[in-house]
Amino acid sequence: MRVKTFEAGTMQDALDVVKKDMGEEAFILSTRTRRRPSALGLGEEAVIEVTAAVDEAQATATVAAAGGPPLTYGLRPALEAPTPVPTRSTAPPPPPVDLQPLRRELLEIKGAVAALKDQETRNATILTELDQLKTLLSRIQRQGMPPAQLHLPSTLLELYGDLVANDVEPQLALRLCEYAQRALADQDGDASAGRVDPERARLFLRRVIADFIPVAPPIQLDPGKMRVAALVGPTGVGKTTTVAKLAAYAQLKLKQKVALVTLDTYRLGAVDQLQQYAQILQVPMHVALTVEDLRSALRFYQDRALVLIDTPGHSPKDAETLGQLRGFLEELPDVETHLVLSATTKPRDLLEIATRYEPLHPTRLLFTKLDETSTYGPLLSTLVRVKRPISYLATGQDVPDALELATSRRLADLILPAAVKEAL
Ligand SMILES: Nc1nc2c(ncn2[C@@H]2O[C@H](COP(=O)(O)OP(=O)(O)OP(=O)(O)O)[C@@H](O)[C@H]2O)c(=O)[nH]1
Ligand SMILES: [Mg+2]
Repeated sequence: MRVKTFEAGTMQDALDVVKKDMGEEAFILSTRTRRRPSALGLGEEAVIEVTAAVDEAQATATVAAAGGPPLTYGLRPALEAPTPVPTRSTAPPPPPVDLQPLRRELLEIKGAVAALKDQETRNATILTELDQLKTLLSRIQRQGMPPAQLHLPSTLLELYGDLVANDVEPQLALRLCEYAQRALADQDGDASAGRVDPERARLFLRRVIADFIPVAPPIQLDPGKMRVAALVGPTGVGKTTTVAKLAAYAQLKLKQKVALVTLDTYRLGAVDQLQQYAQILQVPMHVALTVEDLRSALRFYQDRALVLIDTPGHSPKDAETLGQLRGFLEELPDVETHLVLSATTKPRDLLEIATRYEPLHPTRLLFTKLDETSTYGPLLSTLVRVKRPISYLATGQDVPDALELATSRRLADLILPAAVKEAL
């Protein structure tokens, strides 16, 4: 910094001299007017004394950057004085800082962050639910569910979808779900308004299904009394094989005396087929060609605990042969007639078959080939329509192992499988 004092007759002259000597960056530190003897020694004259200063580094820089702002009084605005750094000894003590507003602000920020996180969690839940709903809706679209079903709570709606996917008739599936909904509502107050726990709803619906399915006890074998059971049904459903399975079970496991009778003299090899099983099991077998034959065979087997009757398979549309078979069965006073149906048959055909066999008064339904399908809804529809208890389930070709007694639990498993956790 260069500081210099100039004298001039007028203020303007003084400023001009400063400007000329120190440049445009110079600024005025002080001015004063003083008197001095005149140059000619004739009295005194006034003189302006101006003390100016210039920061030479700044001046050089400004000169280098041509075209700065126009100069004002003091040549250009005084450079901003650096903020004085207060020293410990001289600076007054800082006023007490009120932290309250800051704390409040901090709390508000914290609250806002927490709310944001909360919102994020809620958004994630909503997104998951939307995803589930989307899956459900696309399934509903595929399966053509009428929107009437949408009044079910979402959990039951999902179970409804599972039933329909398992080929349970939509109307029947809806009835079952509504029934479960009412039962849940009775238990919980109002389950339809609230959210139903999915696992609990599934359990409940399985129970409803189990209650819905009539099951028959196994063929009753009473000591000293001959029990007669006949298997009827369309071709190839597994009548003869199932006769063999039942015979093997009674003979080998229950140690009961068994006899076989076949009425099937239509199909080539039918007699041989049963004959082979009879030989393996070492049970007697009779081929009944007429009603009289049948009568005398039953008289002959009076001492047997179980007489199993195999019948010819034929098209259920073949009314004539069905009529003949009816004539045979009417000879048997206490017969258990099992209508054998394959689980692989189309639902509508199952009903049609059941209707056609109605004149034979089947007392039981027996399903075979469960191993050949993956959807079991048609069993339920048939059971509900035909209103006969189900006796046995055949699950393969193995004689005698692939046969089980039907239970409500097993059927509920097939129609609405338990959640993975429950099954483990
Ligand atoms: N996968 C599977 N096959 C079976 C089952 N039951 C029977 N079968 C098979 O189905 C075919 C027909 O069985 P049959 O016992 O001869 O059937 P059917 O009803 O007596 O036939 P018809 O006397 O001609 O009316 C055979 O190959 C059996 O091994 C079953 O539960 N599962
Ligand atoms: Mg047969």
